Amino acid sequence: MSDVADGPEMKVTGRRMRRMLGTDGDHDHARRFCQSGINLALVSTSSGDLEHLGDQGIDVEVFVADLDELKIETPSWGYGNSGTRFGVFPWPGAARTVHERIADAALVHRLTGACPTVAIHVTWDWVGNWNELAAFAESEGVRLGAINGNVFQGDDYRLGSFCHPDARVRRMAIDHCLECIDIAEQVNSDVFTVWLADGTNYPGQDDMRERYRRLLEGFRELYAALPPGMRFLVEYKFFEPAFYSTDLPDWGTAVLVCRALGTQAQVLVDTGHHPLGTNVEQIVALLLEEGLLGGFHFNNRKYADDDLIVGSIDPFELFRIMSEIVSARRDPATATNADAIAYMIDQSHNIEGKIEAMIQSVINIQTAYAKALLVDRATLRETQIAGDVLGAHRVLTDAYETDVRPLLVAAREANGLPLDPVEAFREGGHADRLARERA
Ligand code: PSV
Ligand code: MN
Repeated sequence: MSDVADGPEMKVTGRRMRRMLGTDGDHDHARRFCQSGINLALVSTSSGDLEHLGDQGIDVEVFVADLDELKIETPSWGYGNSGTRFGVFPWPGAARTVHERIADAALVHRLTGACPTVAIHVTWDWVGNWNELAAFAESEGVRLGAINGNVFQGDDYRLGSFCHPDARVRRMAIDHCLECIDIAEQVNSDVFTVWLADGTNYPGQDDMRERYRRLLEGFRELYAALPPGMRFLVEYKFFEPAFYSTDLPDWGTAVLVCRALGTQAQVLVDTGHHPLGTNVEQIVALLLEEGLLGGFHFNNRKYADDDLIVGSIDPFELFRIMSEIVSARRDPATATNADAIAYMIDQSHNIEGKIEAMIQSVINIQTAYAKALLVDRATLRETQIAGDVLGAHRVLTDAYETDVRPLLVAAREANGLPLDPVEAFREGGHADRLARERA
């Protein structure tokens, strides 16, 4: 978390922000609520919220600097046409090549200022020359981010990859991932990720302990190949495509694996990879406490791993996750881990435009994070220690219910960004241009 003294020089003061937003001089509304004793956190108007922040002693400049630090990686695979097993609806102008996917990611970065890196899925984004691709990304204004291995497609992987009963197939998977680590090194990426689709469909199909041993053996070989400073993010998922057992089903197994490997291995939490009802923020809190939270694949779901726009179904869950992160960033015991989290989006868009959906996800993440920054941590602590159950709960929900849109607008203005990135995308004629160019 940025220290005020070290933070970037802020160009916007609270007063200037109010002027910018056209709310300067329109304080009566806010004052009335103040005088009547109504908590301004519950007032969702621009003027009300800005006043409220000032009255609460929240330093808007520090807030904007904090928000500026939140960088979110977007996935190359989120920009192309994708669908369900029932069909794919082509979207006019959707990216067709890795270069187009990177160009779209760069556009999202230009409009949001928050997405300087693009995750690559090596098989889907395969190019002969990775240095050329990295140079292309830089010429577009972004960098290549996490390098994702793909050991779930291809006929050989019917019975798994790292856990496959046949050593020949395991070798294929290991070699592919070693190549990914090599690519990551070439393009100066410091994150290698692999998700295993490994599992079984029927009881008795294979030996679960032996499969775990094979997994560890393969991962140890990958770990040994990591250059210093590169992280190996271990992604878990409790089902799909395997329906009876999955070899890396949950955060507990991922923790065991990371512990067996070493400190360069950390857990990747894909928010869609849990049974319904799982308390994801508690997983996040405990991983942070153990220094094992590597990063996120953000997306949202209603039923399974739906890969919908982040925060579209359950924005309160996203806020609760962010609140645990902000809390951990404020705690010296967990700040080092919390400050190094790799925030990534992993979503695909079935019926909607890709770029616009990605921008919306970024905004929703920023919104949740902004609200988490507003949690009055001191009062929260006091109420918790006093055993004030509802009081503590209200501290949290007060922040959640605060309208942070004026602050997000102010932060964008401070960075010379479009105030509403979705609107800027719509009005900038990008969709029509891409549809024409990519017809
Ligand atoms: C698997 O569902 C997953 O979450 C992994 O991260 C894959 O790399 C990605 O989705 C592919 O879309
Ligand atoms: Mn994922």
